[in-house]
Amino acid sequence: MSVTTRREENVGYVTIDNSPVNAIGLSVRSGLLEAVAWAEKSNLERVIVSGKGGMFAAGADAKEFDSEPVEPHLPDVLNAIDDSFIPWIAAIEGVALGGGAEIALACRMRIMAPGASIGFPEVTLGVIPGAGGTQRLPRLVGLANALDMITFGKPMRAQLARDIGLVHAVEDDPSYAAFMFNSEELGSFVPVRDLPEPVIDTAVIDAARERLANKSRGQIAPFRALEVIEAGMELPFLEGLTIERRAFLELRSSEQAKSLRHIFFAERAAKAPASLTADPVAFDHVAIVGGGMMGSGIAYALLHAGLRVTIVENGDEGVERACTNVDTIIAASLQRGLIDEAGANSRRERFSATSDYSDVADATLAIEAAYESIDVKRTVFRALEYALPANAILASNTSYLDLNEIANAVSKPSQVIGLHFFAPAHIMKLLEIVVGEHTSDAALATGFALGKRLRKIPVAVGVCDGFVGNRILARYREAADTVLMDGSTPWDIDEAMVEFGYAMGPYCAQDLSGLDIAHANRRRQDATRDPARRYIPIADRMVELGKLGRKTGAGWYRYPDGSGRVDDPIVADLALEEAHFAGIKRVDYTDDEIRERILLAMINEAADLLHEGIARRASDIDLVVVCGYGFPRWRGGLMHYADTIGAKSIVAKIESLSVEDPIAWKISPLLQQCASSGILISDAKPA
Ligand code: 3H9
Repeated sequence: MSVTTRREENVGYVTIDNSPVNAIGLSVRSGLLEAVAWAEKSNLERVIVSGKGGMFAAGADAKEFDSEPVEPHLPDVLNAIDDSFIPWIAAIEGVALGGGAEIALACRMRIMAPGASIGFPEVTLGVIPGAGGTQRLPRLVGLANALDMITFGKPMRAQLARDIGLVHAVEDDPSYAAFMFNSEELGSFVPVRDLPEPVIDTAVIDAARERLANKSRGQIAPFRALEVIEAGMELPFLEGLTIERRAFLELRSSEQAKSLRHIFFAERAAKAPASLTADPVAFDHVAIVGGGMMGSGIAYALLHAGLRVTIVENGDEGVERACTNVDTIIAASLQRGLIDEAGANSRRERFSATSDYSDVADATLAIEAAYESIDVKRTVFRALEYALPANAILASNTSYLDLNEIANAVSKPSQVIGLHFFAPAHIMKLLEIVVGEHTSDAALATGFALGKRLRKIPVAVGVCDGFVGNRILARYREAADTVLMDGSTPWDIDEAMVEFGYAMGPYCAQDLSGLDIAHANRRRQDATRDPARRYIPIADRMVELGKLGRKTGAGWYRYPDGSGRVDDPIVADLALEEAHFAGIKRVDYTDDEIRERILLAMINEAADLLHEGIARRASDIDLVVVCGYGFPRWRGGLMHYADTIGAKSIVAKIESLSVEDPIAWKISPLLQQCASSGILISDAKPA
């Protein structure tokens, strides 16, 4: 039974019981409808609805969204609760999200536990509330609050929900408080749908629309939610509900909703493979070697997760810098209200920095975040192996270097793993777990255990230059540089990619991170680069000219007053000049052509990564690009997006491009297989 009922005196208890998150699927909907009838037949005085396991309900079961809706539909179930002559009270613990929050809105009264939260995250799944949320919430909390909650989808903590009138009370034991609540007062509460609709305030609606234009560009659902809320304000409740339902069903089967669901479930599937034969090594004290921006960001992420952390640095100056860097992040978190003073102190107490490896002699996990040089890293690993316990797992945060070469520096390479964090490491969700040729199951399990502890999205990847993310990034930049050389400008390319859904294009992003890092990488790759492969020298010229990005006041763009960026005609001339030297007849690419070339190049590279087994499954690639590289989440990731084009069509397009450059446009065997067999790229397996 997904919904259970019991009676105590004249009070009915209805419990949603659908582990693990009480998602509202068919059995819950049917159970709730039966509970309405049961309560009425039993002539109860009130009904208290709650969720089993300290969780009210996570919303509609999104796994059902790929099939036709089946009766009873949630809006009808909630109308039955609303229509019932017995008042229902929602006793909310844990989370009440989406359809869960809508159940609460259909109740006559709502009581929350202090740590609980309530919200309407439907837009994050590409839909809008579909069971009355867009119609009931504005009546209850006013237009501005409702627009904010529904169009941005961010849940709200109990106290704030109480402050805006979304719930009546915050109590340690919501069910007991509901049981004790005064009958007369309860009887005076009217259903939310009968509250007067808020006055249409065009200024509030315009402001919300403007905020969406800035923050939700490219997404459909938030704008639809706004439209539906706005339309509902001029209509009787049931008519508003009809409009909402129509929009919900339409969005549910849209490409964006499918893409967002794909990423949602891929994130949840990112966990240690069931096939691992060893347990993780227990870790409480973690050593981090290197206290620069990356090392200190990693340190903070670990402190945030309750671990003890020691940074090992070179000499007093290095130690001092590491302490300053970590303290700066703690202070910033405090200032932004993300932690309180006690939390800041606890983090400071669990942190230390040293130049002496013997201070980390009890650490069973170490993460090296030192300078990106194979020699430096090998030396660090030897020192770690000497200082740490024999079973310690030694991890490198290298973004490009050969993990196997690093591992060979120590006597037990099976205990070496890559943990590739993304800057800022305490914020970015992605964690690439690099599996070397000798990496043991215990080391891999430890990597996943750390990922889980840090609440990151862990993705196992194999060893190659750049692993999954940076290898696709390198191809992204190479394709963009080729388009630049052959007929475009950085700003046109940036605009085309922003139009696709990136928050910023490749040149804007490089200006932010600095052109010198990519330059150093290109020099490192000189020795192994295929000499026959076309090389675009524009970025090298930029570095020669000292145009390293924002930090030097000029990169692909100019930053005359330190902030606002302006197009730089010198850069456009540079591209013209290089094209002239190379004897290239430039073409004027349209935005679509720019996007197509760049995205096809990335898809082809990603397909190779899967074919080579560097990525283990297509959805892992999707997670890497979405969670670490700014690929628009609502497009579902690179491989999911590729399937919307289709392997056959991709192969045909690459074939026609390969006439220009057969080396750069060498079709991935995996794409060819998918095209000939009809297998989806998302379902393709490594060779
Ligand atoms: C909606 O409600 C529409 C309505 O307005 C209209 C209806 C007509 N469906 O995240 P976790 C699974 S739209 C199906 O790891 P946590 C998840 O896949 C919905 N399954 O746990 C995982 O499965 P597995 C609006 C779901 O403790 C397991 O539960 N609601 C759903 O870190 C544990 O999940 C939302 O958008 C679902 N809705 O976080 C809320 N939710 O074990 C989405 C979870 O097989 N959910 N699962 O891998 C969440 O935000 C988080 O899951 C939650 C728990 C905070 C609840």
